[in-house]
Amino acid sequence: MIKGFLFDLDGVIVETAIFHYQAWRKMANDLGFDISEEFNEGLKGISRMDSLNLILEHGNIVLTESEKIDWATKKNEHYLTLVSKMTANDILPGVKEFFTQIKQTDIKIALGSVSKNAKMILEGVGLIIEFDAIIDGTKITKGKPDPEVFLKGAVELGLSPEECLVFEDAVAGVEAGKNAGMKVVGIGNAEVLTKADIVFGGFEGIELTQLLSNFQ
Ligand code: B16
Ligand code: MG
Repeated sequence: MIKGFLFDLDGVIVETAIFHYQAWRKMANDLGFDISEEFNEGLKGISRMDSLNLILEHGNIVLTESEKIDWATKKNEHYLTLVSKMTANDILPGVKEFFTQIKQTDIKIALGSVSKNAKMILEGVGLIIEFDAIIDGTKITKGKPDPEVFLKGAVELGLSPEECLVFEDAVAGVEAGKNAGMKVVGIGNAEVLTKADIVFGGFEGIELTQLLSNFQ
């Protein structure tokens, strides 16, 4: 029986991928190359330093570890100026209504994001009070598809993996949920999120009781 929901942040609750893209693209341009939106798709759910390494590899750029930290810091400062403008209007459609449905049940809610900026973003859009537990990039050592972020979420909720349902928009995130031994709801395109147990285009219209009937 499902007793807890574990939500990814970027692409599930709010759409920050565009801001990550803008900030990474500026960095790539400063280094003399470009990255496409399609390339950015592959960075969803991937940690900051892993993303940086993939981008540098793509641009055939070799940097020292300290140079990498400098560029990642610069990118994050730019990203923060972009996300600091986010408000409740940036919560993705249907999310608030879905949370209202959850609050009428005993289901607990945790965040499972690899972002080190997750708390600040949740505070900015006014959703932080909804969460019983928050696992973010400051609490984990391994990014998705490693299951660490979701396993820690289950522990903080006092639940077993079989009692948790993960909501994810990224291929790496769906894999992380499956690697944790959990059921996964994909948010996005079913042709992309092939490993998810069920996929919805978004939260609009998701009826909680009906959703849960798939996992009994
Ligand atoms: P930060 P999620 C992930 O968040 C993003 O999808 C990914 O693109 C980003 O690189 C990562 O967070 C790290 O973010 O630089 O803010 O620590 O999808 O796991 O909520
Ligand atoms: Mg995501």
